[in-house]
Order: sequence, then C-alpha cells, then structure tokens
Amino acid sequence: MNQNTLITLNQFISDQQNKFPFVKGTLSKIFGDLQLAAKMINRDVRKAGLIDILGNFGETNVQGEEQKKLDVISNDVFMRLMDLSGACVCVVSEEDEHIHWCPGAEDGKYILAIDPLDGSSNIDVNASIGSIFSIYKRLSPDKPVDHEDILQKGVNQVAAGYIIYGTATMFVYTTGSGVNGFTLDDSIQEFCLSHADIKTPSMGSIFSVNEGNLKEFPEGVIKYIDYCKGENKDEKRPYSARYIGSLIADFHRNLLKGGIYMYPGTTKAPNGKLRLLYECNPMAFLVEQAGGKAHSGSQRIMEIQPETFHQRVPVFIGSGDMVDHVIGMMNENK
Ligand code: AHM
Ligand code: MG
Repeated sequence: MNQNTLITLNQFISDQQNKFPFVKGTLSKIFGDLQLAAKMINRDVRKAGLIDILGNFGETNVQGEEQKKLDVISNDVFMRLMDLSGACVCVVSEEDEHIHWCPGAEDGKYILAIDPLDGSSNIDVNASIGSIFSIYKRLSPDKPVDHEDILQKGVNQVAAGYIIYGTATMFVYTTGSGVNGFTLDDSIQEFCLSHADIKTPSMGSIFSVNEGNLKEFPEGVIKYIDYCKGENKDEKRPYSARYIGSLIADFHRNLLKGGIYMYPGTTKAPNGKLRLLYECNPMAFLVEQAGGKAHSGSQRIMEIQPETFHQRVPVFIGSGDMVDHVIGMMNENK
C-alpha cells in the first residue's frame, strides 16, 4: 500500500464490490450501518466518564449477568440502525433473549449476530472494549426465516468483524478474502485503512488465559500453561502472560503480534464462558482469514452446529502452531 494514499472504509468496500461481484450492494449497506453504529458507540464510550452512563443498568441480561448502561445503549444503537436499514431480516444479540425482527424487512437477505459491547466489565476502569458482529445469509429467501437460518455453522458467515474502542478506535473485518483494519480519524470521522491484509504469525510468545481458574481446567490445558511458563531460550520460553479480560483487546493484540487466547471449559462450566454465535464464530472467521486457527478442544469452532442462540463453547484461538500444540496436549491427556 502506498503510505501516502488515504483509503476510507467506504472507498475500500466500494472497490471490493467492483472486484468481487458477490459483495453486493446490500452487504455494503449493512457495512455502512455498522460503521455508523461504531461511531455512535465510540462517541458514548469516549464520554463515558463525563456523563452518567457509567455503572450498572440495574437489570440482568439473558445470561444472568449484570447489564451495564453502555451495553444497553450499544444494543439499542445497533437495533435502531438495523430497523431503519431493512437489509437484515433480524438481529440476534448477546444482550437479548429473543430474536429482534426488523420491522418491514421480511424480505431482508441477511441475519446479523452481535455482541454490542464485549468486555463491559472493563468500562468502569477505562480499559479497551469492543463490539463484535457476524453476518449470515438466510438459507432460503422463499420461506419465512426460522431458527435454522439463525443457527448456521460459522463456516457459513459471509462477513465478520469487530470494532475496538482502545487507545484508538479500529474497525477490523473480513468478508472471506483476508482481514483489513481501519483506524478512526477523529478529525474527519472516517475509518481509514491502517492495517492492510493482516496476517497473524504462525507462532507467537504470548498466552492469554484467566489463570485464576487454572485448577478447574482440563489436564491438557494445565500442562500447556505449564509449558508456556517453562524455560527454553531457543523456543523463546517462558512466554509472556497477557490477559486483560476483554476478548477483543486480548485477541487484537495476539492477532497482530502472535499468541494464543484460551477460554477453556472448567469443572463448573464445561462449555466455558464465550458464546459461539456472538464471540467465537466471528473471531474464528477473522483468525482463519489471517492464517491462524480456532478450536474448541474437540473440533474447529466454525464447524460446530449451533443448538441454541446463546450457546457457549470452550475456545483456543490464535497462532496456528500454538493452537495445534494445546489441542495436541489436550488429546494426549484425555
Ligand atoms: P461479556 O460478553 O459479558 O463482556 O463477557 C465476555 C468477556 C470477554 O471479553 C473476556 O475475554 C472474558 O469475558 C473474560 O472473562 P473472565 O473475567 O472470566 O476471565
Ligand atoms: Mg461478550
């Protein structure tokens, strides 16, 4: 890329549309709406300390977790924009128990799955958080959308990405032909191409996991973590432990630098914490497009047949060699 060329996300998408005819206008429209949602949520996140939107909303979401005010605001932003757009027949969200049907969009071709604000326990402490999205095409345009259309395997995603509200705000996405990252230029309120064709190293030296749960992890995972901490100069071990408790922040760093993020099942929660539809599938699509891997311990994340909207799965995601290694150790220690 010519460093002097400014390419906005809008320009990039329109170029893609010309290059790949399957990236049709409707998908571009959804991307326009997602960008707008990103800018609106970014605005609220940036002034979170100034106005009274920090703290709990006072209700629990469908997973029984406390909803933060910004979670609710972000969810509303996505829903409102999708209602106006008509491009998506419905939206499923980590924050909502039921499917959100977009009024008048019965003919919409796409289905959107979102985690409107992930890592929200980090809001009050001013650490990076983000929004995650995943787009599917409805299976049959000739019949009304049903659960089958929404419970599709991750391999069917037509697009996925995240917006990270960090030191800078970035929009990172894939439509299945590589991963590109755009940084928000505040002065012109445009996402500009800053990370073209992101490739993740096949091997890294960072491991990210909540070690507080160590005793409850499967034996293979405990052994792998022990391996990460072991000393071996040639293999650049011990690896560095980096875990902020915000998936997008941990994932984004590892994607660029090389590393592995793990949220294994535990004895108390055998399926771990992260949701297949809203968190694992989109991140799996991105990491695979960047040359990495995503596995649940028993199968490739994107090949899991979802059973329910809010299903959780254990996840091992990042540099391919590191994911292979931990899965190998889990298989040896079954
Ligand atoms: P959330 O969707 O309720 O915000 O939870 C998901 C978050 C991830 O961002 C993060 O990686 C994980 O939960 C951290 O969980 P834990 O605090 O158990 O390590
Ligand atoms: Mg989440």
